[in-house]
Parts: sequence; C-alpha cells; structure tokens
Amino acid sequence: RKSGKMFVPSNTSGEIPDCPEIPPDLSPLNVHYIPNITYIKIVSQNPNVGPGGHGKPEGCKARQKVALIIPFRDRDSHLRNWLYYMHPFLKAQQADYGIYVVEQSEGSMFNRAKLMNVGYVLASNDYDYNCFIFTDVDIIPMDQRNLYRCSSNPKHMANALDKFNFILPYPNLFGGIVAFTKEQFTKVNGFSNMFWGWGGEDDELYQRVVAVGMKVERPDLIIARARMISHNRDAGNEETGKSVHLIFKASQRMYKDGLNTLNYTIIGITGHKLFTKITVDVGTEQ
Ligand code: UDH
Repeated sequence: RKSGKMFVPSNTSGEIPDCPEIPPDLSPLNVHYIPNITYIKIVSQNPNVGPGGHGKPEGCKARQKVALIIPFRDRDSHLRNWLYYMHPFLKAQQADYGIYVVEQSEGSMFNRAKLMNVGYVLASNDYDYNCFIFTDVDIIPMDQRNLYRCSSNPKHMANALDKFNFILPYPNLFGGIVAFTKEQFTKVNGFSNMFWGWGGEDDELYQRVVAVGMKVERPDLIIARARMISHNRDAGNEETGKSVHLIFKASQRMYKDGLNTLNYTIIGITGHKLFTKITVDVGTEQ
C-alpha cells in the first residue's frame, strides 16, 4: 500500500456507537422523601458522576446533551433528595448530562425565572448542550420511562404530580419541569426577568411558546407520574399579585424582556461532586 496505512475494519475503528433511541430496562420507581439522606452517601452510590455533576453513558454516545437547571435557595434537604434519585435515573436513561443549581443570594425577592435564564447562559458556556431541562428542586419523577430529553416542541413534564392526583390541573399548565432545545429557548427569548415572588412566570413562558407558533408536548400521564415534596411557602417568595398583567402582555414584551436583557452578578461558581453550584445576585425589582 502506497499510503502505508493499515486497513482497519470499521467495527474496530474506535468509534463509539450511538445509544439506542429508547434505553433498555426502564421501569417505574418507588420514590419517597428521605429527610436525612447525606451527600456522602449519594456520592458513594454514584461513583460514575464526574466533577460538577456530569454523567455520560459508557460504551455508547448519547443522542442529546442535557443541562438540568434548578432554581434554588435554602432547600438543602430537597436538593439532596433530588440528587439521590436523579443521578441513578439519568444514568439508567444513558444521558450525557450536567446539573446546575442556580442559587439566588439572600436579601431579595425570589425570581425563579431569572435564575433559569442565568442557568441557561452559564450551562451553555460550560458544555455543548443542546437540551435544557428547567426543573424545580422538589419534583422527582417516578418512572424511568419518562425521558429527560427534548422534543420537536417544548415539553412540559410535570403533568402528573401526586399533589394533583396525577392529572393535569388546568390545560395550559407549564410549571414545575419544562424541556427546551437551544433553538426553542432562544426563539422565545427565554423566560421573562420581571417575575419577582411566587407565580406566573411559567404561564408567561407558555404564552411566549404559543406566540411564536410552537406547541407544547407532554409525556403520557402514566409515565409522567412524579412526587412533589410537600412544603410551606418560602419566606421571600410571596405572591405579589402583579403577575397577571405581565402574562397578558407576554407576546408584546417577549423580545424586550428575556435572555437579551438579562443582567446579573455572579457571586461564585463551585464544582461540587454531584452538581455545579452557581450563586448569583439577580438584583431587585425596579
Ligand atoms: N425555590 C427555592 N427556594 C425558595 C423558593 C423557591 O429553592 O425559597 C425554588 C425550588 O426549586 C422550588 C421552586 O423554586 O421547587 C418553585 O417554588 P415553590 O416550590 O415555592 O413553588 P410551588 O408552586 O409551591 O411548587 C408553592 C408552595 C405552596 C405551599 C402550599 C402549602 N400547602
């Protein structure tokens, strides 16, 4: 041979095959809240998880790269439970993923939506993600067949919570857990930054999705079953009653309020063993 190259049969070329579309052996799970679960135990049970809370399938290439974004403040036991269940869950789903806990600094009214936007921007800078799952810290899926992946439309994944007897309480609910590809999320300019305190930002995001002509997908009600850890309303996240007029004008404001107007100050980024923590000052209501 003139080139001097060896002939290498394709099946030994070192290329990793794609993972199957549907991972094997997925099943329903028994999920219950464990108040005293420790980080040490979760770390020891998940030796495959890399620094910053990254996981990758072994022996095959995942079809999507998924960032999980969690808005957070002062919910440590919920976070421990979420991590305890979710690392094995994502491993079973052969996911290529990273977990980002976006913590709002003390002293200002909670702004869940802005934390989601910050998580999206920082996760995008960290790795080549093409799917973003925005999830509350207190919702844990009860069936491995509920694939934490993106679809051809934005996906609402908290449609069968135990809290609501495993049904969708109102048709346009878009809260709790939503999945967007990069294209879908940038098309709606992300979440609004203007929702301080509890409620409304999820309904406003739904209005954006509809306004740009996308539809919402939801998993089957059986496989979407999920536990929500019950808790009281947090201090600093009261309902203000201001959200209704913002939701009403979502489509008019969409390109003037969102990813393109996001401002924040990073206080710190720490790569823990089970997640990346981003502590951020998102400012206060103007
Ligand atoms: N979150 C925090 N810290 C806070 C507030 C909110 O981490 O102080 C995050 C957390 O990820 C949470 C999410 O924001 O899951 C949504 O906030 P939430 O759980 O307060 O909202 P939800 O609608 O519950 O799920 C409302 C509380 C109703 C209490 C009713 C008492 N029976």
